[in-house]
Amino acid sequence: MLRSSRDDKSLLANSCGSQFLQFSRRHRVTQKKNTEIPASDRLPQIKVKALEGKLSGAGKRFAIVVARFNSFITERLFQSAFDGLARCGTKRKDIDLVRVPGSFEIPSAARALAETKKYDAIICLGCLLRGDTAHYDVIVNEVTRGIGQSAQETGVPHAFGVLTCDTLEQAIDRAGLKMGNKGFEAALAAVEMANLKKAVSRQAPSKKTLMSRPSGLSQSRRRKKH
Ligand code: DLZ
Repeated sequence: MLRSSRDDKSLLANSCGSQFLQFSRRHRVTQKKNTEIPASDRLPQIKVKALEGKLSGAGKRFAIVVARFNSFITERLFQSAFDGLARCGTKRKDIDLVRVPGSFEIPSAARALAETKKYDAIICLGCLLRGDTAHYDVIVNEVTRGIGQSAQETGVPHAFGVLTCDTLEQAIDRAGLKMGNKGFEAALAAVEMANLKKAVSRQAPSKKTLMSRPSGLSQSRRRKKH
């Protein structure tokens, strides 16, 4: 299993807030010593309760769809995605790996998996490299649209870990070198969105509740009226 210090930084950045990390490096400050932050760089303190998904993958089920095309890259994306899920607490038995020939096949496989309703999120991994023909552009659009459509129509979060690069070097940089590992990022996005979906559905009144309270009156008050 591939592990890199960049992966660690990426996890940390996602859980602590990457903006603060970048900022603290620039100004050599810790969160407590914010008196050292120049006034011009200070953000206004807006106290708004945000609904966010936690980075906890314990008890959650994920499917990882991996394209075999450009496997030199996609295997690295997969290793890092798996690592990301494990670090979030997801058990090995709760992760299903599904392989497809190329990125073009990712959306249909992802959709079939999402429709089973067995998974809290689907992680889509592929690597599209620009060639001399228009093939790349056609596939990029189709894959992006297909994954988005599957997520919206099934209601199951899908993480987009499909690299779209001009060169192999760019892809290598995003599969564990200079630019981190997009597989790891996709795994964390999947965990966060799975938790966010739960948090949102806990907040929203169910259809049943809405239907049982017409015009805002409770059942007992309605009974008294008639
Ligand atoms: C055919 C093809 C080409 C030229 N390039 C890529 C690529 O860069 N990345 C990728 O994931 N897949 C590629 N494929 C394969 C297609 O995605 C698809 O698997 C085939 O066209 C078969 O449907």
